Amino acid sequence: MANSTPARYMVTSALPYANGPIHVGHIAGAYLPADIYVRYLRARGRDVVWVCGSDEHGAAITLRARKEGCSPSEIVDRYHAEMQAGFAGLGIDFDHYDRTSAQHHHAFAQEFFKTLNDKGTFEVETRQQYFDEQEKQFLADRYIKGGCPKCKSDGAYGDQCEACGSALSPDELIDPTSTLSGEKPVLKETSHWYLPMGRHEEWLRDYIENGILDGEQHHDAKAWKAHVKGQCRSWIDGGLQSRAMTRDLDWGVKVPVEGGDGKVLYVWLDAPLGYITATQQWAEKTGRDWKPFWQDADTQLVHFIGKDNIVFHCIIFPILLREHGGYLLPHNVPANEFMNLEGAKISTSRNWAVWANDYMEAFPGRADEMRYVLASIMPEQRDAEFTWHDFQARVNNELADVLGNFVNRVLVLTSKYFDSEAPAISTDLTAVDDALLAHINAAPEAVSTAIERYRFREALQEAMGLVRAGNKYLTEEEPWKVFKTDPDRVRTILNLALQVTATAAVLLEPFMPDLSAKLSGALGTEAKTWDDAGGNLVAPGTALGKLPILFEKITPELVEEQVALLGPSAEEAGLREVPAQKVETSFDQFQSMDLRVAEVTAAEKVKGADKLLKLTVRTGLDERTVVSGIAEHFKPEDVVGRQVTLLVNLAPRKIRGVMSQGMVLMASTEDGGLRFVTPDEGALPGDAIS
Ligand code: B3M
Ligand code: ZN
Repeated sequence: MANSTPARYMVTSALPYANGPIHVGHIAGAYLPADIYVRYLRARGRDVVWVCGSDEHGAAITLRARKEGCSPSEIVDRYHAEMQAGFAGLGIDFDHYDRTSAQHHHAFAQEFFKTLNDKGTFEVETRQQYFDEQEKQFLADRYIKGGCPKCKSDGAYGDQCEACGSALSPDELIDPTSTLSGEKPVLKETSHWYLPMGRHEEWLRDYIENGILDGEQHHDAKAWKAHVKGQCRSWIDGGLQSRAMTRDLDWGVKVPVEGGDGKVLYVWLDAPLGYITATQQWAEKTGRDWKPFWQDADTQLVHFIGKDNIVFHCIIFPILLREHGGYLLPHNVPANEFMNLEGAKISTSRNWAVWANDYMEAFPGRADEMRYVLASIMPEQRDAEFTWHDFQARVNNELADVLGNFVNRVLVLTSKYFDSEAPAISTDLTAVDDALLAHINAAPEAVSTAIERYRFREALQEAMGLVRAGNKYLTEEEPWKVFKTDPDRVRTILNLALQVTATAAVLLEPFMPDLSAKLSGALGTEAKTWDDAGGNLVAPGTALGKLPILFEKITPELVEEQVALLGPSAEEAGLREVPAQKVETSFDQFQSMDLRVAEVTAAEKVKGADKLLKLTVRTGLDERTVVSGIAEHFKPEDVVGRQVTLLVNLAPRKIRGVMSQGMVLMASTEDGGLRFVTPDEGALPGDAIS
C-alpha cells in the first residue's frame, strides 16, 4: 500500500506564529513546497485538502506583545492579516487558512485534552519551577535564559539552545535569568500535566526507522528524508523525557479540567490540533466531510514544516494522536532545512529578511519569478542561501533568456509562417525529432516522480530541461533558414516546438501558475491536464493567440535597491533606549523662546567650579557672557570660534558669582557625552532659529 495512489491526501503546512510578517525563508521552508505538491496532485485529479493557519498562542506572541507595548490579541490580529496577504501575494493558495485564537479551535483543543486526561494519558506532577518574583510569573520556555549545559554558550532559552540545537528544560540552564525582568528567578512549586513520552519509544522507533505501525507497513521509510529520520533517531536514542503539556500563562487555550485555573495548554499541544480544526472549517465551507481526511486509512497525511519543528510533528503530535485514538499518523514529514540570506541567518529582529509583502510591492505581478528562484534553491537536504544577485541571474538567464525567449520565438515563427495556426507534424522524422519527441513524452513522468518524492528542485530541473532541449532544437534546426527551401520541414519543427511549450506549461504550473496560464491561454490548451501532456498536446489546426510579455529582466539598480533594504530600518534603529517624550507643549510656548545662532569668542574656566565654563558669545544683538556646564567635556580652547545654538531670552541668573545671560543648547548622547547643536555652514550670529 505504501506506494499506491491513496483515496485522498491531507496536506498541512506549519502554522506560522502570528508575531511577524512572512519572509522568503518561511516560503521556501513549509509553504512553497506544499503549494507545488498540492497543485501537482490537483493536476493529477487527486482528492486533496491543504490547510494552514496562524499560530496565535505561546511565548512567541506574548513576548512580542510585551515588546510592542500592546495586547497579545492586537498582535495576532495584525499579523494574521499581514501573513495572509503575504501568502496570497506569492500565490500560496491554501484551501483553508484558519487561526488558533478562534473559538472553534479552543473548543476542539479542550475536548481533545479532556479525552486524553480521562484516558490517563498524562501524569499530573508538582515540581519546582523558576518563578519571577518581580513579574509574579512562572518562567516557561522562552521566558528564561541562561548558559547552555551542553555547549556552554550564553543565551540559551529554557526550551532550546539555538547555538547547538539541543532541546533543554529550564532547570538545566546555567545561571538562569528571567527574560521579563532580567532578575534571577526563584524556585517555586507548581503542578502540570506531563506527557510521559518514554513509554512510546518502542513503537515510535519502528514507525520512523521502518515505517511499521502495529505490525503493518504504514509507509515507505526509505521515502523519508535522512535528516528527518536522523533527528528523530537522536531524540529517541537520547531517551524521551516527560514533557509538560500545560503552562502557567493567561494567554492560550485554558486547561479545561479541575486544577487547571490560571493555566493554558502548551502551545505545541494546541497548535497541531489547528490542522484538524482548520480541516473542519474547510469541510463546513465546502459541504464535505472532514473525518475521512484524518481518520480513514486510505488517506496520506503529509506535514510540510521547517527542520526546527521535526520533533513536534514526528514524535510529540503522533504520540498525542495515538493516545487519543482514531487518528491517522503522518505518511511523510518532508521537512526542509533553513534558507540563509546574503551570507547570514535570516533574522526578523535585525530585519535581515526579504519580506513577502515588500517583494510584491517592489516586483508587482511577479510572484512566479520568486517562486521559481526559491524552488530552484529550496533547502531540501541542506541549508541554502538566497542572494539578490543569484535571483537576478536566474530570472534573467533562465526565465527571460531561455524560457521566455524560446516560447516567444515559437509563437512568432508560427504566426509568420503559418498565420498562427498550429502546423501538423510529418510522418517522416529525423533522429533529432525522435529524440525530442521522446523527451517530451518522458518529461511528465520524470517531473511527477520527483514531486512524489518531495524533490521539488529536481522536478523543476526536469521541466526546465525540456524547455532547454526545445530551445536547443529550435536554434539548431534553424526554421528561419529552412523555410526558404523546405517549408514542410518547418511544419514539423514548429509542431514539436509547440508540443514542448504546451507540455512545459502543464509541468511548470505547480511552480509558476501565472506563467502557465499565459502559455496555455496562447496555445488554447487551458483545459488540458497532466495526463494529456506529451507530444500530442496541441492539435494541428489550433488557432494560436498572442503571448503577453512573460519575463522582464531585473536591472542591476533593482538588485542594489533590494540589497540596501536589508538590515535595521530607521524605525528599528530608533528603538534604542532614549529619554521618554516630554509632556505636550504649545506652539505659542515654543515661539516665546528666542533661539539664535551665536559664536563663542572667548572661554575660560570658572574658578572653583569643575563643570563650568565662562563663555563670551557674539549673538548678533550684543556680546554677552554665558555660563555653561560643559567643562568636563570641552577645554576652553576647543570651543572658541564655534557656532552654537543659544537661548538668548532666558532670564539672567548668577552662577558662581558670574551673571549668565542665556543658555547654550547641547545634545546629550548615549555615551554620556555632550555635543554642540551647530547650524549648517553659512549661518551668522544673530540668525533666528524657529
Ligand atoms: N508556530 C513554529 C514555527 O512557526 C510553530 C509551528 C506550529 S505547527 C503546528 O516555527
Ligand atoms: Zn548549546
